Amino acid sequence: MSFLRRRAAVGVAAGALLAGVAVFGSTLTTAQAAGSTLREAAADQGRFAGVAVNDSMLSNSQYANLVAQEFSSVTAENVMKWESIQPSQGQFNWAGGDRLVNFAQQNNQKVYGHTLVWHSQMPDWLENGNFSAAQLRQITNDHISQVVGRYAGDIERWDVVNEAFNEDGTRRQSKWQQTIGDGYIAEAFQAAHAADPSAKLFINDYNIEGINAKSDGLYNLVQGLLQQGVPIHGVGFQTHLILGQVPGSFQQNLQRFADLGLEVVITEVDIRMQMPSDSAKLQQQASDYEAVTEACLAVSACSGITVWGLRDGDSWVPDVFDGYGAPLLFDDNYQKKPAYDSMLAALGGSATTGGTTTNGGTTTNGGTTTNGGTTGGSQGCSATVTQIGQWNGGAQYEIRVTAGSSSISGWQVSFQLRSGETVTNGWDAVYSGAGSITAANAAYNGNVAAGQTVTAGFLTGVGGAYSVSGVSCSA
Ligand code: 9MR
Repeated sequence: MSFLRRRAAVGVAAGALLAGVAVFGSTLTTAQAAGSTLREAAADQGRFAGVAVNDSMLSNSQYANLVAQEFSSVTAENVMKWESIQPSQGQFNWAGGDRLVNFAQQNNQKVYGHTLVWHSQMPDWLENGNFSAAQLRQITNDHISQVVGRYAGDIERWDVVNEAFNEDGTRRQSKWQQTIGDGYIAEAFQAAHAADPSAKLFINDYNIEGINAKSDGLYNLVQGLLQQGVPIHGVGFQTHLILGQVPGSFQQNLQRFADLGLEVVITEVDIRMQMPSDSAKLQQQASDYEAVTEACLAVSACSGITVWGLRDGDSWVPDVFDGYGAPLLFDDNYQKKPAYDSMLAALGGSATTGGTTTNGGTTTNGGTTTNGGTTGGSQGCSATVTQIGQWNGGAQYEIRVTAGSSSISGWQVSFQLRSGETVTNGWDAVYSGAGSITAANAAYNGNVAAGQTVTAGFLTGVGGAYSVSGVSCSA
């Protein structure tokens, strides 16, 4: 049974909150501008493009819109981990997990479940509890069956066991290893399979991208599990890399796991650099992301690539690696970095919409279309933004965008609301800003024929009559 039907009450609340991004829905996958976003370009290659989502940012429409627009898979960066989801024994906190699953369903995205058995981010009761093997087995089975069971049918892949190895390829001495012994891994996979027989079950780790002692240890483990008939379906390669250090054996390593009959996924890629960044480092990072993407594409069993966070400022890296940062595809202003462009290009996509630019503008490498002004004496587009209703504490506005004497393949409307007035809920455009707002076309309504009009709309939390000022349109 689907998540939305089972949990209608939650769905209503989260649905209302996120209605502004729900406009993407399934229409994104049928957008005319094929390959102009990571999700479209990845889909053209039969893969998914994923991102780790910070739960506290989902209520920010700019963040949520970009996640919806660019990615076809989401992973909970933290909210499905044991300490978040079962903070006290037997008490489950589903709020964050439910929010992400709802968001994904509204935006036609897959959910990658992360993670069930991990030595880190354990709640105190588990970390400090003095359990026998039988007790820990029971606790672990309960956790897995509750969590996987709740999202059965909604989460396609799960990291069942995370980071089970030391760098030398021996088993990490986690609580499970010490209390239950080697068999804990097979038992965890069996419990997950029982809770959702359709889920694809993964073991996930870092520093296993190249062929080395650690990946050899993991290889031997999964080979043994498969021989024993344990329900394991894939290996996740976290891929937390340092600038310029993509292992030369990455593709070959992915391939040897694939040759066992397993799916492989790049689950948490980020590529950190010593700060401050400069253009040479950003270019190196772009070629590193390209190499990672190409390694995956060269292996047909590599089903997708997930980046570990949306913007550089969202990343865990600066908190953990002193002096390092800027590891992701977008900067803190939601702008695409060279790494974004190179990953999109490696996926076969292109920042242009594939149509002709009719306004004399050019598409820059950063993916923004700049308006070159007029062609043949006609402007690319014109727009109006009109308040069409207001009440105590809120107002509704309509945007109308009309193409000039040539068709356009993308538009952006800028305008001025009242100080601090923000879009709380918008549709048919991607909104950003507070006070000074920009509304850019959604993935499916950027193409407007000459003289034709498209509309979009939004709500704000400020009541009272207001006449919108400073409206400009660029195509
Ligand atoms: O990005 C996560 C960060 O917000 C958490 O504080 C941290 C806690 O250990 O976990 C980070 O995510 C990790 C992921 O769950 C497993 N692989 C390594 C990731 C980076 O540390």
